[in-house]
Amino acid sequence: NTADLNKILSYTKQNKLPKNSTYYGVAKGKNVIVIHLESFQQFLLNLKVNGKEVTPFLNSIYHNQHTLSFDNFYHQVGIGRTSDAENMLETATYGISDGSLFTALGGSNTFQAAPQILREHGKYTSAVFHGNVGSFWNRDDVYKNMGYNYFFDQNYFSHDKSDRIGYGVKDKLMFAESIKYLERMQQPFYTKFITLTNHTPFEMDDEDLDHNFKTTETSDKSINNYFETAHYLDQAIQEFFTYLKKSGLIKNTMVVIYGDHYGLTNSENETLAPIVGESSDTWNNYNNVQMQRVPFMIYSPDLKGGIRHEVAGEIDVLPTLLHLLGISNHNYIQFGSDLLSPAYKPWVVFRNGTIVSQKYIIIGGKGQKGVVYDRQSGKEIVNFTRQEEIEIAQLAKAGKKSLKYSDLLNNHNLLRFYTPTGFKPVDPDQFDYLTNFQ
Ligand code: GP9
Ligand code: MN
Repeated sequence: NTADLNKILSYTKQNKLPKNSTYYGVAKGKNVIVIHLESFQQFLLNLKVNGKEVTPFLNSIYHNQHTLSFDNFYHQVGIGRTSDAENMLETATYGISDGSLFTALGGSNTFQAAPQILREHGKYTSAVFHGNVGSFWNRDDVYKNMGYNYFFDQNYFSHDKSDRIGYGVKDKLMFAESIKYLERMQQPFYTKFITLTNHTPFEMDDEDLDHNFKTTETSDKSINNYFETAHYLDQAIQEFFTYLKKSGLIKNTMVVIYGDHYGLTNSENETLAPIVGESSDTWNNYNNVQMQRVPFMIYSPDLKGGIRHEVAGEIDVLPTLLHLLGISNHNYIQFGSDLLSPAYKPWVVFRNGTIVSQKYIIIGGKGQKGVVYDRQSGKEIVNFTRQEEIEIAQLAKAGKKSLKYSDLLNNHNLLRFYTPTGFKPVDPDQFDYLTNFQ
């Protein structure tokens, strides 16, 4: 165990990068609000359907001069979907290869997650707001182990059947009804709002439809519905921002907005192609990989914003946020890096082994007859130069290593043997969320 831990520690040392002096600590002591956009893909931003923007409000945040936006930010989830995204954002370790880490290990593993790190280094209080039942994805156990003070699940919101759709409470109502809890929280707080209306099969009640917005009329109902629920989600975020501005809370808050994973699957993408300006005939796995981009934006009223193009992923969020908050990640075991560091290396590995770098998209690992695309042009590379061979082999090796050490750490619960200086292990028994009873 100690030997494994030491290997992991020396491996993750390379992820700990020098600070960006313009950004390090600019949000020190601010509240943090993380908004999890369910199944929301990057291509929705700026997209017009029948002449109208699908997500006008998110577009305005995306382009705001005080938003740091990323347009090559890839999700890295596996079978654990939402829970994998949550795990990466909270811990900067990957999900597991064969299921959901939350479900399989989250009930008993030791976490060094954002809520506890922020409690120990910045006296933060923490909470999650979500309209589904607390037991889904084992959240009610996992959040205790991560150190969350509060978990406001479905039980805390309207119990009226017509206020729910799909997995639970409609997004607009979830945000509106969260405010009374949020207002009572000790500041600074670290809070996460997990939306759910924009989830397959993307259903909406007629009363929630915006009749000024006409969706597509493709042969695929999921696609047509997706634009409607995404449009609804956009309005829900706008309403929440209206509150944040009116209340003045926005002034001392940093808002993080991200999409957890794809909403439309590869089999739906061919039908989608013309809507995103591509041809169904030439659509291939390069396009499918590019569809795995999701939004990542950080907004705060005095932040120096701009759209950044480096390849980045969910694994990099926590180190980036910690550094913005002026908390060094140097003692922590994390598999991602601060995206704002001048030394950031722009590449990511998906849970299925696909690798994306500035230059390449490597599917299936070249050694095993994989396919490699030039990421800029989308062309498949068939005749490799010596230089390309070397770079691709290096990336393949780095991807494998990163997943391997994260799995070694999580599958053997090795964090229980390692406590960084300045960190106190979580005592989960001090939390009681009163979730799940109706
Ligand atoms: C359910 C929601 C959806 O609570 O988070 O989970 P997903 O199916 O996307 O993993
Ligand atoms: Mn999800």
